[in-house]
Formats: sequence, C-alpha cells, structure tokens
Amino acid sequence: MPTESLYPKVNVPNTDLWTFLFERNDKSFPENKIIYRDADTSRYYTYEQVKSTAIDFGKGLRSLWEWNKGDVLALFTPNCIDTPAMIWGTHWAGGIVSPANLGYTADELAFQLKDSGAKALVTQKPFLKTAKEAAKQAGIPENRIILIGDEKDESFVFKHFSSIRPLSNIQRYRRVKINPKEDLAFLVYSSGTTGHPKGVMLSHKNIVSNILMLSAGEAGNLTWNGGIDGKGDKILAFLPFFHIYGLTCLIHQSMYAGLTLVVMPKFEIEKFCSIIQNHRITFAYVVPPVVLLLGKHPIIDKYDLSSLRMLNSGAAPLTQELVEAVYKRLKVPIKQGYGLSETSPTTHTQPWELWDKTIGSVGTLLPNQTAKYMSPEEKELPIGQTGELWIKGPNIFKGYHNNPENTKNALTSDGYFKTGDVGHQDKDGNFYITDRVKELIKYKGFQVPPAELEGLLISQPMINDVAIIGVYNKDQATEVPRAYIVLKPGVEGNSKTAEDIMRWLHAKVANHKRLRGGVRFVDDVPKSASGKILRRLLKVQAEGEEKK
Ligand code: 4UW
Repeated sequence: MPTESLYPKVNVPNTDLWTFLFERNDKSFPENKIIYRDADTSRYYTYEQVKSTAIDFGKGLRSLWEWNKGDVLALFTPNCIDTPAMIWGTHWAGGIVSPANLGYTADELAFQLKDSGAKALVTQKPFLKTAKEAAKQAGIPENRIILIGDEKDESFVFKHFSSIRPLSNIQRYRRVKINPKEDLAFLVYSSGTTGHPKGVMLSHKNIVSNILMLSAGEAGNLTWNGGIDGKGDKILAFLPFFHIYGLTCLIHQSMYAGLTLVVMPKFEIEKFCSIIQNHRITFAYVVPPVVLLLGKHPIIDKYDLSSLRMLNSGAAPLTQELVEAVYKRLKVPIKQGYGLSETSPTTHTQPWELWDKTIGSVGTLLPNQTAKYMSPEEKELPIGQTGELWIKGPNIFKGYHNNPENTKNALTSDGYFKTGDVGHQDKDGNFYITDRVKELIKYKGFQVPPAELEGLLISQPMINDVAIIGVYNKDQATEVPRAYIVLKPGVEGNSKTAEDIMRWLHAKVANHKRLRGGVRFVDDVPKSASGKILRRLLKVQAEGEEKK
C-alpha cells in the first residue's frame, strides 16, 4: 500500500501565483512588512512595494515588447532583491520565468535560452559578456538584455530593470488571465534521471501547492511577528534564487508568510557569519558543505550566531556526524528537507520537534503527497524495504519541455513521479535517502549531469571512451565528479595527460562541473550488453580505492 502523508490534507486553491500571493483575503501581516532586505545596503522591498513594482514591470514588458502569454524571461543573475518583483511582473504579463545557473558558460546558457525559447534575458553588469555571447547564439537581440543591480549601462544599449515601465496609457494594460493547472510559471532545468538538462515545466498550481505544503511542514515555526524579538523571523538567503531550492523555499515562502529574507548575492563564510550576527538571523536554508564549515571553520568562533533557531539542510545527503558536530559547537539544531526540481520542490521535511530524534532522515511526507518504494522490476515494496522512491501530488511537474520520451519515462499514467532516488521509510513515517539509481552527481547541491561531461570528453582528441561518476569527498562534504578514461592508442596516461584533459574540459563547462574527483586511466569502461555504462562497478572501484 502506498503511504499517505500524516499531515491533514491542505486545500490548494485553483488560482495562479499572482492571485494567490497578491489578492488574498487571509494575509495576516501588514502591507509595509519588509520582505526582501539587501544584506549590504539599506535597500529593501516591503510587500506592497514588491506588488507595485511587479505590476509596473509587467506593464513595461507588455508595452515595450508586446509580451504575450507564455513568453519566457530568462534570468542569469546573482541573488538580488529586485528579482522577485521581476518574476511576478513576468507572471502578471502572462509570462514564464526560466532561471539559469550563474556559473554557466556562454554555450551552456545559450542552450537554455534556445531550448526555453527565451524572449529576453536579465543579467548584471559583471555577467554581461557571457550573457551577450549567449543571447547572440540564441538570436535574442542585445536590446532585450535587461540589467539589474546597482550598475547601469552608460551606452544605453541595455535597459535597466528600473526603466522597464509602461510607455503610455496605463489603463490599456491588464493582467493576463492564467489557467493555474495548465499554464507554466517556471521552466527550470534539470537532467532528471539521465542525459542532458531538460526544461522542467512547473505550473502555477504546482508552485502554489508547494508553498502551502512547505508552510504546513514548518508548522507555524516561522512567523512574520515571532522570531526572537517579536519582529518576525529573519531568513538568510544565500542559496541561489536560480535553483529550485532557493526559488520556492526562499522567494515564495517569505512572500507568502511575511518573513524577512536578508539577501546575499554570494556565499562567503565570514560574511555569512557577520550577517547572522548583525541582522539577528533566526533561520537559514543551507547545503551540507555549509554545515561542514559551521562545524569546522575557525572563523565561526569570532561571531555570535546565537540568534539562529534552526537550520534546514538539503539538496544533497547530510551525515549524522556533521549534524552532531554543529550542535555540539553552536547549539544550533539542524533538520533536513528533501525535494527535486520536478516536485516544485519540497516533498519532505523533518518536523522541528523531531530534528534530534530522527537524524539522518529527510523527514516525513508533506501534505497531499502519496509515496511508495519500488523494486528495479517496478513492483511495489513493503514498507521498510529499500527501493526507488515514487511520489504523487499536486506539486508534481507537468513534464519535460519538448521531450515526450523523457516525460513518459519519468511520469506514470497514474500520476507517480519516479525520483531516481533510493531509500526506505521507517514505521513512524520517517523517510531516508540512501542512494540513487539515476545518473546524477551533485556538487555542493548543484547538478552535474555525467552524460553532458561524457558527451564533451568523447570529442577530446586523446580520448577513446569515458565514463563519469560522483565520488564522495568527506573533507568538503560533497560529491565530486571523476572521469574514467580510455585513451587513444599511443597516448600515455600520465599526470600531464590528465591535466591537459582537465584544462580542455574546464574551459567548456561551468565551475561546478569540474573534475574535482580527478581522472583515472582505464583499459575499458564497463558496459552492459546494450552499451549502458555500468556506473555501479566504477563506484565500487572508487570506494575500494578510498579504503586503501
Ligand atoms: N538528501 C539527499 C537530501 C536531498 C537529496 C535533494 O537540483 P534538484 O533537482 O533539487 C534539489 C532540491 C533540494 C531541496 C528542495 C526542497 C527542500 O525543502 C530542500 O530542503 C532542504 C531541498 O536539490 O536535485 C534533486 C536531487 O537532489 C538530491 C536527490 O538526489 C534529488 O533527486 N537531494 N535533497 N536531503 N539527497
């Protein structure tokens, strides 16, 4: 029997995100509540300022570029407090937002721009070179690159976000009507269980349901008027807004619950500590490598982090040892959450009161979710047995953009999504993720699709065959990609060859995809009869090497 969530079902209204966030009757916090605060400057947005800026931006898009329903705005920018208003302004104008990883090379960004059919692109001045090159490849005219942030363009080629405003007759522009179940709010990119990144189609209803689910999971622990000083919880936002974890848990949850996000453009440990101390941050969403720093880094002792009430870690496995080390040092509890781009994202979170009783668990199923574990033959397994996790609920994506084959492989006819993650659940409904059947590697929470690196490396002149796997690096608390390479006859497998290959690859890929796990030269890449790489065998080999 599949497992139903232990939470009472939440009523998910059939409304689009705009109506849900800005035309609600149940909002308890005031219109002038500060929602987004820049960590470095005195800039901030209140709830009502986000709303009015979003409307202006939406009208600007309609009037300047005749924005139509379904038009895509791509984002290629560090975290910025202007981003949320741009997102909802795009929705106001009927558009879809497609955030891209900021580490992307021009080719990688161009792929997303072309695949999503982006009509315009948002960036900041330091990233303009890559953005321009990618836009050119994708056929987006330069005058449809929008700049945000403090630096404007003196050449006036690029419009600044603040100038995307209606040209005339404000009354002419009305909000575009959305079908919440069918129309997309976001097109985020994930490699899913195999292959290259694909556009994950997330509808308005998907996101609305996940906001409500997440809210139930935090169970009133994060409030607009509570926290440690009665002025409300303050969340530190350093996770990138371009990743689904930051997009929903940070941007959307804060707006829905009236929480203040203190926004950091880039993670740096000392800055992270000083912001927590100076802004009296009460909560932060983190990833395991940050938990590691909190447990081990000497700088931590210089700061007062006592305002933190809880941390939430996810996007990659977290060890019990790390949770305990941080608690021993800082007395800050850490719970885990779990989710995927395809689930909008959060499906599980540890209830606050269980954080120390179920360490290692990713939590219990959030409301409106049904889950089951499946054998490799796709037979349902009894509770307690280890298998692939399948999940069903209103937050499950609509499919991969222009990719019916991968959509069919990921979604069953009765609505289950095959996560590609392996684990089990205990008798009390706590879920554990212990492995993956999918190809994915996660470097510090970012996706590294092995097929993408293999596809590039196979064209390297010295290489005959190649397989990429993830190996765990304990010192950094993350997986790192490693290449197993069969060289062309006559090429010597030495450290210079390895360095040359890495240099060649690293010029073509985002920083998070680098071969930090090194290169191993082998005689053959193990493959099945059908030619599929047997990654499991390489993983066993890597673990054996580790133990030596
Ligand atoms: N333990 C082990 C985990 C865990 C994990 C994720 O890049 P994506 O598509 O998406 C994410 C989303 C992370 C996330 C979402 C919502 C949330 O509340 C939360 O809480 C902390 C985290 O990373 O990658 C999805 C893949 O990332 C792995 C897993 O393999 C999954 O399929 N993953 N969380 N706690 N592995």
